[in-house]
Amino acid sequence: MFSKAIVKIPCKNMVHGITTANLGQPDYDKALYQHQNYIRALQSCGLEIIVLEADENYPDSTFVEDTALLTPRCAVITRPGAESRRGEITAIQGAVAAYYPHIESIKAPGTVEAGDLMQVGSHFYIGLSERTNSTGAAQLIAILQKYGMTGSTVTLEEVLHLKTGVAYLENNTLLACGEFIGKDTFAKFNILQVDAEESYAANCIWVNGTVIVPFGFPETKSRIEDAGYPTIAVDVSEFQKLDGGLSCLSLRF
Ligand code: CIR
Repeated sequence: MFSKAIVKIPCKNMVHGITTANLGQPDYDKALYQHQNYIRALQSCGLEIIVLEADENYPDSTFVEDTALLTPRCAVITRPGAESRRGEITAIQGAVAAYYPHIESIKAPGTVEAGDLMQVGSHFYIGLSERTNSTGAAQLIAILQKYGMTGSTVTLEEVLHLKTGVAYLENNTLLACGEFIGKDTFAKFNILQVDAEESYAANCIWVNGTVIVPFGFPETKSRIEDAGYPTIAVDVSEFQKLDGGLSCLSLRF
């Protein structure tokens, strides 16, 4: 169960954030409104929200998830693979220090973005991607082991981050699309399949029993509900334009 989440208000410069989406520039006012609704959805799942102010120096800084891994035993400040995002960690480190006595960090030449990290109990799957390299993964596995946890790597072929294509919904249940369906690594899970036309909806978040899903993907929403989860749909279209999704917008702990 989670009790808190850290979020960061999108900055005006978000319109210049990194993207491969080809969906046009985000509408800033709409993004702010959607971000407020996202916060409300987390609050309705019982979370206290820690809101960090916008930082115009970092267009992608609203995607706080990538900058830290918050486990029950320690926090790990990452070293983003995207150079333009490296400086985001300073603000996150300051915010996390108020809650974590044990803070570790990924060091050069290692890179990790926590969108590539998926927690299943005390095990962490680490996506090897354009943003997370094997040096960073090895450092992270050593840190996890120091605190009695484990990690293993999964090589990505198509998506930006591991959690772009897969989401753990607890209860041994995995929401998966594309390259992750039928992957041996995930064979032990009960897989809820996301169709290719709804691939963006593979990035959902389980929050204290409820699954927050992106608005506009009815088939995936029904499959999650049929599996027994209540859902809340939140429109994050302006963040989708920057390759970002629901998980990227908060650090839940
Ligand atoms: C980026 O490319 O870094 C941002 N525009 C999107 C980051 C999305 N984060 C995530 O999937 N965890």
